[in-house]
Amino acid sequence: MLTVQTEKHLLRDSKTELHGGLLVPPFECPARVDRILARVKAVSLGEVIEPRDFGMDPIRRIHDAGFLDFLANCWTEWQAAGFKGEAIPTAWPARRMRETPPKFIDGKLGYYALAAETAISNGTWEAALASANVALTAQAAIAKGAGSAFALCRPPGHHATSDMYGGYCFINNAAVAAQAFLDQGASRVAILDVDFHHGNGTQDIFYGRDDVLFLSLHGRPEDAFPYFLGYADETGKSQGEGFTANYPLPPGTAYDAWEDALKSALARIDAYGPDAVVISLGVDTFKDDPISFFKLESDDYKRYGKRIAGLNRPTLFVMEGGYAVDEIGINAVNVLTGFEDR
Ligand code: OKP
Ligand code: ZN
Repeated sequence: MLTVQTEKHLLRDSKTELHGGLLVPPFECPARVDRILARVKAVSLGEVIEPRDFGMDPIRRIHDAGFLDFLANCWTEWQAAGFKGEAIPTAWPARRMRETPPKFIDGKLGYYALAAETAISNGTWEAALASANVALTAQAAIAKGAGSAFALCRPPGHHATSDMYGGYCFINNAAVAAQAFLDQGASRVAILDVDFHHGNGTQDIFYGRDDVLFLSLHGRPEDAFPYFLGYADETGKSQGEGFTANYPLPPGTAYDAWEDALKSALARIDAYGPDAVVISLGVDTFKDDPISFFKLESDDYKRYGKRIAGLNRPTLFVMEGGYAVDEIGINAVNVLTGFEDR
């Protein structure tokens, strides 16, 4: 399987994450990609190529212009304001307040953020753009006939909505790639999100549409980030009714119960008959993940990779989360070798 990757992910090098009342080194760190890439090479998964630059058009198909403008200029404006640390929001348009974008960067941060853990710093925007190009380059390979491809994206994307960043995500790489398939002539795309966290951004982007089926297996919102979306009764709206499916699962969920949900999701995808499948691939379902509560073991990733292959559809894997850095390479690549049945 082809892998797309770029060193530009190193430009996403924030030093702080707001966690437990402290500013700690971010869980979403550069070493994650190094480990995955090393494993891709160790198992000879296939060719590793650099992304091409697709420009802003495919990103504008998903994201709001004001939001993209904000991301592009955030760090400059934050520095110009004289703040000493990284850019972190402190105030939001909460219940019954006005949703008018402020002019001052401190206010804009709250307007465009869905959470406060994700600090913006020098290079964040450039890395986010490169990550979207990684997804688009892998998508293009599949459009040209490859049966599968691995977009080794960093930063991740599935929490980003059309106009909000957060949960370590800025541009929704999976959504941009799915839209690219449609814009190139596909009629239906399925996005299966197997990251531990609910893919709230992807769900929100496609909630009213029937040309993208979105399914997510995740820690239930009562107990897990992003907390405010991902319940089983969210099934889509208007034309999109019936084209969203959520499988929220409780703390301690191990492979057998997780696989039951996966089987239901795969059956839904099969019935939908998509021209392409996008997998939002997070391996923070691992038993030793530092911020999650599922109990998958390394061999389980192979097993479910093989199940995904059973769909027998062109499949684009887009890297999302996974924070047990020592095992992230084995776990992520196990999905891909399992898919290839080796
Ligand atoms: C991103 B992806 C620890 C809690 C972190 C944000 C989690 C973002 C996960 N400070 N909350 O879905 O893996
Ligand atoms: Zn996650």
